[in-house]
Amino acid sequence: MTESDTARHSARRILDELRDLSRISSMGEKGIARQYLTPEHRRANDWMRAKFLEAGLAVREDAVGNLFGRLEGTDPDAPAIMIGSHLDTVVDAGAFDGCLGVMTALEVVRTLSQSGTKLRHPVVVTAFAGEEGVRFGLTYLGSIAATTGWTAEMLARRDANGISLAEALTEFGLSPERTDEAKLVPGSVAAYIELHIEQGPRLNAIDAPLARVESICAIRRYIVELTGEAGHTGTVPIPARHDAGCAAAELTLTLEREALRIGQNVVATAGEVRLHPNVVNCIPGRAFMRVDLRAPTDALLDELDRAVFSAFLPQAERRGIAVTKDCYFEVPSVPCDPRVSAVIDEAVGSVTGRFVSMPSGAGHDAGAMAAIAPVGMIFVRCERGISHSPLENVPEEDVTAGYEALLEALVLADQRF
Ligand code: HGY
Ligand code: MN
Ligand code: MN
Repeated sequence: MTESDTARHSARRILDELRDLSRISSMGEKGIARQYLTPEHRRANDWMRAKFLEAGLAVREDAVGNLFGRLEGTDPDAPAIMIGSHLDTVVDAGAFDGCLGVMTALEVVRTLSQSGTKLRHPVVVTAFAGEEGVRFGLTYLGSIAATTGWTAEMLARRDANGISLAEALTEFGLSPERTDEAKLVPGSVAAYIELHIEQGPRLNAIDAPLARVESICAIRRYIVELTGEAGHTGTVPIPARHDAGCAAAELTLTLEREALRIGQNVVATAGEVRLHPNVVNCIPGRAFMRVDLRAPTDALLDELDRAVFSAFLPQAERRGIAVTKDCYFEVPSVPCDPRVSAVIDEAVGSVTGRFVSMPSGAGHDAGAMAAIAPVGMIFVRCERGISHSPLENVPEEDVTAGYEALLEALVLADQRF
């Protein structure tokens, strides 16, 4: 088999395994959903563990449910090069977000193992848990536990069923008192390289299969609670209303308007809006919202935040609506490490013949891993830039390119770090 045949064969195996993995879902046949610390998380980790063992890797599941598969190098004292991403998903998700990075990392290690190629550094295939933050509203849970650690406030955070993160850990067979044991030993990671789908339209627009990520966006999330006055939809005149639903709509449109006005790749979204009592003939007395603000830099994020709320708060006052806002999640923008990026540029360049780089508007575990190690990311084009959707797809030739680039980047990093 020629090298490119091998690469295509690897891509097919990655796609087959992604299809198998996508069947581990709380939605059954209806779609893909794998939330943190749920039976689906357990099934996915068990499935991944079997794959790691089959590949001859030493397997470790840590104190918060992250899974690692380790291939020793020739130098037992060398820090590890970690490659991977996350296995959890959003609701009604695609099969590639996070999982493509984990399965491609596993395939790269299988290739090394099967060809008898021994690197100097140990290589650790990393399957982070809880990256999406859907269940508890906290993103990067697994990678934050592995780097800077959790706070008591995080452990107290509750899901939509009122179950706290601490209770969910216990139910999963882990101990809330021991989450610090998940922290990776400083200096034990030489580099973290994450391959991930772009989840946006840029690579399609320039017809490029791969890119090197320059930086990972700053994210700030608020819970906004709006309190007006419930009432009868048939009898209360419009001017006399304090309609929390209208205020929620006003905030949603203010987010859009202010992000458009500032431009420069900032985005603002009210992804969750719950009205109360949420019935057709009652004026909404309350609205619960989760707002997601993002920007390529911390300064732009602050500018967006100020713009949105200085425009919205007077609107709410005019409507007689009380507003509370609680910032419950925030990560700064993270530049990727220049040395890791140089290795990725060389790998992407050798596979595609082009040097393409771009910032990431999506958050990634690399954003948390940067606290303890140099990080870099490879983006793989996805069909029509669609993600966080069952329509998410990556054609075989782009999976092949991603696999070749990750393999090349790993070998180069092993030589250079
Ligand atoms: O929200 C994000 O950007 C990522 O999908 N967790
Ligand atoms: Mn992801
Ligand atoms: Mn995602």
